[in-house]
Amino acid sequence: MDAGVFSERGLFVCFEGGEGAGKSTQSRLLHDWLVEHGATVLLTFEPGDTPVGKELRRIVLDPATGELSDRTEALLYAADKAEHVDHVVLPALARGEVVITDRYVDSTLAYQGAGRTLDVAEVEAVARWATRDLRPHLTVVLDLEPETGLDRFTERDRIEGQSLEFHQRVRQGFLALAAADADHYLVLDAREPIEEIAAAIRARVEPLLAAAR
Ligand code: Z5A
Repeated sequence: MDAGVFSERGLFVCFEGGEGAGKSTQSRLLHDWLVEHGATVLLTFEPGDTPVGKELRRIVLDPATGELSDRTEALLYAADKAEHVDHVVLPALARGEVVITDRYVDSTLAYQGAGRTLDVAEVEAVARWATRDLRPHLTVVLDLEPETGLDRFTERDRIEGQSLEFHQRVRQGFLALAAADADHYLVLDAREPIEEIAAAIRARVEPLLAAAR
């Protein structure tokens, strides 16, 4: 795979990690802090933050969907990403905004690749094509043992209901991606207090923000 495409306008920040790691909490806190400091920020998520994506989200996460071919699942997530990048992420970056997304391509590499054990390079080729190879300037990985993350919830969707081994492979998938590209990743221990994690994220984002202006 090549090095990918980094938007010359705006700033693209992504949150990744297993279930219950605190992605929604931290992406909201970063959004609020950036807005307080005068930035124009778009807070978004995958799957499901477009009209078509909403339908795709229902299919991939509703336990009533039952068994899907692993390849079907990978293609449905890729379709959600194509809608998301073309209709939400790229327009906001073109306006010079900060885009914060709760999950992106790494999630499909970790869940459909490492988790479902599809060939990661093949899943990546599909996901990169779907997203025009657009890369985040920074990906924050909130790392947590799956037992703790899953314990933070009571109800399980189609993916949360997978085995512990599946979630362990997903965790290792995220860590491997981060280890291969330290310049564009920040890995944090998601067991730390919420405010400490938020401060570490702000410290890493602040210089990027200055560069994006
Ligand atoms: N998926 C995929 O397979 N392929 C893909 O390409 C994409 C996604 C994009 C989306 O689910 C599912 O789709 C996901 C991967 C798969 N797998 N599943 N299932 P989702 O969007 O519904 O949910 P999620 O992305 O997994 O997020 P989450 O489970 O809702 O958790 P979170 O956003 O990481 O955590 P949170 O909501 O911020 O926090 C959870 C609770 O923990 C809450 O009560 C917080 O107050 C608490 N919390 C947060 N931080 C802390 C700390 N530091 N200490 C203690 N407690 C904390």
